[in-house]
Amino acid sequence: MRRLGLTIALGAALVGLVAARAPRAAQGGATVTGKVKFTGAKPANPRIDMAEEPQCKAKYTTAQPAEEGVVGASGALANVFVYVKSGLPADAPKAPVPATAVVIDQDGCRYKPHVLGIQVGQNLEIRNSDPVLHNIKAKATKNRPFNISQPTAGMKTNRTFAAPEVMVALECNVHGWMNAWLAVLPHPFFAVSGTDGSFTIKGLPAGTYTVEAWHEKYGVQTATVTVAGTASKTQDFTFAAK
Ligand SMILES: [Cu+2]
Repeated sequence: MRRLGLTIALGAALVGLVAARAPRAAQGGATVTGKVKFTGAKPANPRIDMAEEPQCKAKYTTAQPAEEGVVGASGALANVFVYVKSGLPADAPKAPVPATAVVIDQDGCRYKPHVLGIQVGQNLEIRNSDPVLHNIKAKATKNRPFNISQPTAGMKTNRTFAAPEVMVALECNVHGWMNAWLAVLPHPFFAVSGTDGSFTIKGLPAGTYTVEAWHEKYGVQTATVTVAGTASKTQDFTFAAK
């Protein structure tokens, strides 16, 4: 009997150990969604003079505004990078790196998109859709900076990033008005607010997270968000004019 008791106790201990060591999922089923709003005087966003590049200028019917503060209807703030800054367990398995590339296009002497995120190790495909010379420069500090010249339309160049970095400033050495922002993260839990201000981060494992909303002109806001199971949690952010 004593032996049986010991076996049961050992068995229970083993079950406990296995449970404690049960592999965590890289992804879960929870969602964080919300809207980013802007209050105060709308930014002026001066019009860009593309006279020096007629082939870019010809792609538009009117002069394009700068994108430092894109405010839409009802004060919706676009181009806000929203991401899980902390809270993922250190022992969480690494999320797989997507096989598909993130694309940044130089089109009409603008970067499309203006704000984007990528995972560590994922391919960034840099395209030139203009029949003019662009030279994209990545002003990285935690990753290797680069400078890539693409003199003709249709060129594609791939780059990857080895370390998380929020943000890497991208700019064109040929056109002073061209700039974009790239965030490099070790996980897929990020989104960029659209022209309606909305964002959605899907696939979060249960947990409590620090979620940061970053804007190039208006700074950062943070929120603590707890999610479980397949719940969807709403977390809005509001940025004020500067
Ligand atoms: Cu350029």
